[in-house]
Amino acid sequence: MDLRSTYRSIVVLTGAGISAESGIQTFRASDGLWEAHKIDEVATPEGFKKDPALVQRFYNSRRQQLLGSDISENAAHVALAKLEATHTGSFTLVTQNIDDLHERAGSQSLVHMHGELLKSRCTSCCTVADCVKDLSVEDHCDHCGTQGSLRPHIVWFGEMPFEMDRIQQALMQCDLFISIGTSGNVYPAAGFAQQAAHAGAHTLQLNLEASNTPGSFNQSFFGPATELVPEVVDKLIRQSEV
Ligand code: BJW
Repeated sequence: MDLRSTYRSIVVLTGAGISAESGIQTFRASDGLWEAHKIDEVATPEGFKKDPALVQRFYNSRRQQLLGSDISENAAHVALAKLEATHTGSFTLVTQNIDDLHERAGSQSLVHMHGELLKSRCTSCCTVADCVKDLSVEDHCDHCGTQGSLRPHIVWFGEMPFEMDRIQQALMQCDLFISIGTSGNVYPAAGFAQQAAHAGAHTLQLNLEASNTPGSFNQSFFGPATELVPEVVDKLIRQSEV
């Protein structure tokens, strides 16, 4: 694996593939979430308006799974936290994932652009609160008292991802962009590699298979994240010590 010199400003984008080996389902694999659930029904504001109980059940079951004793961060999450801790320049980790496995591994400079499963949001007063229990249409918001106003703090199709200004700024300034475990089907995240490349960054893809963004990467390495990510991180740390 050949990586160019040392880097000052690193942006890492992660997708469902980085959490797959922790036991969390991806979306678009043959056994992925979108095989068993209709996107329009569970991942759009219109679906939530039509049948909020169905959407709450979908996220309740994923929240219960995430909080189960058999789910934990893996070697890829841990390696990224180590890279952040040792890197002397700027480091931004942008995840499309709604799990908290990057936090469990110790990542600090983290953007959850598609939201967080362990948070709720009140559609009436916009309060975001920690949430480790099932949500129901009967619930009241602890802040404003409105009944039936709590929704998962998730970005559905047609909604604006979170912290786009911070992400855009990091992309404009980075000299290394690493994409890990994402299929490149969902925008705006799927366009980040090209944006970083236009800004002059070296772009690297670590995935099981080629993502759906041909031409966006200077280098691609294919294999499981728990093997590739620690390997790349070790190389980057070694180079920065030279
Ligand atoms: C491994 C591995 C292992 C497996 N090791 N690798 C037409 C054209 C262009 C855009 C649009 C369009 N029509 C509509 C849009 C916009 C739309 C969009 O992109 N639609 C596409 C379907 C076309 N996007 C939106 O609506 C977004 N908002 C938006 O655009 O706002 C307007 C805006 C304008 C201008 C600037 C900015 C914004 C919102 C998108 C919301 C996505 N939400 C979801 C669900 C909610 C979260 C949840 O429930 O968990 O987010 S969809 C789902 O897909 C989830 C994911 O975060 C997201 C990405 O999936 P990901 O992570 O890539 O997973 P997979 O399964 O697809 O891929 C896994 C990869 O891992 C694979 O490649 C495997 O090979 C690999 N892998 N095991 C390494 N062990």
